[in-house]
Amino acid sequence: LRDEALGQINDSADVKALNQVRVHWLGKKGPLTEVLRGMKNLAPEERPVVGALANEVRDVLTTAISERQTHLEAIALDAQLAAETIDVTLPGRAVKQGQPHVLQQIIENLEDQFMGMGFQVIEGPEVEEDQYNFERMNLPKDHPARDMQDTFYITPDILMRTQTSPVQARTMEAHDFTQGPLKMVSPGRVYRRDTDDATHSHQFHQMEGLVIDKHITMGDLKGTLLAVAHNLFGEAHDIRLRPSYFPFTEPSVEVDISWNAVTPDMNPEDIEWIEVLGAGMVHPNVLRKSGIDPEVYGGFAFGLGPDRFAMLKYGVEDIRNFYLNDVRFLTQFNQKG
Ligand code: FA5
Repeated sequence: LRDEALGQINDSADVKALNQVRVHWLGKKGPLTEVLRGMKNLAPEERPVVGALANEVRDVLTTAISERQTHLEAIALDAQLAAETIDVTLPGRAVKQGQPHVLQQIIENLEDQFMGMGFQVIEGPEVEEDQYNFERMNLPKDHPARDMQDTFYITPDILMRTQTSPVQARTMEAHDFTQGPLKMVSPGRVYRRDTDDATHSHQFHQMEGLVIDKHITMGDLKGTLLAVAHNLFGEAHDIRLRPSYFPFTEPSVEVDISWNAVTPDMNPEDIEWIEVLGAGMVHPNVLRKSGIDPEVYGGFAFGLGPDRFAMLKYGVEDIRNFYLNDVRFLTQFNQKG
């Protein structure tokens, strides 16, 4: 009986099987219990002998079971550890990373450049007062030039700004000239009742620029814009100033940038120009309306379109691509500006 039980104990492959062996041999209905229960039928002198033997066998089996159990548990633990081992040499899985929108990249690139030239970046409200968007920019209510910017009105006095120029007025009235000249750029969204097409969107971006100091000339304007164009598109690209009209600048210019590289011996007629921004010398009326004396101070202003800059830089033919949120389109522009 003992040897058979020991054999089964050593043969049991796992803890569960071992438990069945234990129940079988030592349980209430097991052979050993049977033997002990049958003692009452034995002659009195045989009882101690059989009893001692049965107890000895039980002790031997209990010890064997517990040893086997320890052994089996160790094997199970080893197997589990082996199964859960992490192979640290396996290559990792790449985490998909987002990125700023291509227009945001252009805007940040421009901001970096202007900050490098000592400009502050100042933001203004998109829901604006007629007062700032038009009146203070020398565009009274009945001025025909208001038609150039078809407007979304919220009330007769509140509108969605049609340009970033109102930030000029907001900045000028707040500036303390004893602290130095005013140099700021202001990027942001603007809104016009334009019909969407390949080069027009009813909501697009502008970046306003404004410098007010003593002795500012048109040469400063051209030099600033040329530096920005060179930086964004490359040294080979030139800019051209054409006379234009804005109510808030005098004289006013529209600025073109050359689409192709310009060389010194090139025939001027072979240069392809593309209009990218409006600019000019700040109109005395605009200065006066913001409490600045035009006899003492003057300056230049410009309003450029980052959407058009991005179209030029990346050869995007339809402005609407920027607003469709198609990830396949947007993930192409994975660099700063
Ligand atoms: C203005 O909005 C003037 N405020 C710019 C200015 C500022 C002139 C300071 C002088 C001094 P304009 O309407 O031309 O000007 O717009 C300026 C630029 O915004 C354009 O050159 C173009 O790049 C961009 N733009 C204008 N309309 C749209 C449109 N519907 N969609 C996309 N870009 C546009």
